[in-house]
Amino acid sequence: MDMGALIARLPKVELHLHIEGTLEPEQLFAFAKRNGVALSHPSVEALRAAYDFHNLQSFLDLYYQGTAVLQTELDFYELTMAYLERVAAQGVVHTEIFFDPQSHTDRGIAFGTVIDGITRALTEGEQRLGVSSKLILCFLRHLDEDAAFATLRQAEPYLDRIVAVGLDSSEVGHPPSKFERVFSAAREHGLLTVAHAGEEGPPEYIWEALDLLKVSRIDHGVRCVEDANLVARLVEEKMPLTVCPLSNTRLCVFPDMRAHTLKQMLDAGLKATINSDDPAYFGGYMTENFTAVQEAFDFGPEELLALSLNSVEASFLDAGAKARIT
Ligand code: ES4
Ligand code: ZN
Repeated sequence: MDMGALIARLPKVELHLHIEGTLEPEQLFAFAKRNGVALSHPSVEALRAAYDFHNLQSFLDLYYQGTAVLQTELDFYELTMAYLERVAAQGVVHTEIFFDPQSHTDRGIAFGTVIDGITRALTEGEQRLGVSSKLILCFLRHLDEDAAFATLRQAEPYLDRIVAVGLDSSEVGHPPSKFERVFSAAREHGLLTVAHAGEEGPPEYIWEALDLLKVSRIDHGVRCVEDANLVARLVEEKMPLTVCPLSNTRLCVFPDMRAHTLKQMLDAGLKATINSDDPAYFGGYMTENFTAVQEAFDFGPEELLALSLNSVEASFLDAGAKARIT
């Protein structure tokens, strides 16, 4: 059987996608021109050539630099619409999207400008492209608790558009415990919780995300395999892990795809899912991520369908919507 054809036909659900990480260099230059923003790279080619990362921080430095071109409601709308069009063509039927409001509000962009542009595209994407979606507000963990609380307050008028809060940015040195109280406040608002944990950080951060932040999913979580008790807990709770294969190799979490722990995780009974993280920076969207792991591990239809099903089950869709996908 042709695995490429199967991957193309597979109904895909994306659960770990930073909308700011879908900003392709061409669009970045177009927004910079429209908004009169000066860039530190002379051309699209020079910028793309700089996407040669050695760890998470080396990526984040460029990622936050890129956000400077996003200024108007139209920018956020076009950014989101372009992502939805790309993934609709890849067979994505549902996507749960992170956004980083602090990376914009800290530059003087209003919270409402950001969320209005994103959600206008999400509504249109569902109607015109048939891609359903949910939105997850991420707190930047390198900033302090007060800043996260201020962001949660800014989100209050828009809570009907947000399904969950998440935690992203520089992991090491910023454990989940730093955000226990703001996550508790978010849960009191009726929001679900997720958190990046065990990408570069130790297994202890995954324990904290479970015990202190009461997460419904662990984002990345690939370092869980270093702790057998943690793996047992994650299996027991059927806790989804949103794995991002191309992200992990591009950020040197693993030296190459064959060294990735995905296969080990699936063999252990973990609910791993495949996701693209920051596709404009890491060399591919959902199809490219599925293709990379299929080739590295010689996955057949059984593994590919199991991965796809894990994502449907791990999504925040209701039971009826999940049943319609499978
Ligand atoms: C991120 Cl790959 C990754 N890890 C942590 N925070 C992030 N924000 C955007 N991409
Ligand atoms: Zn991420």
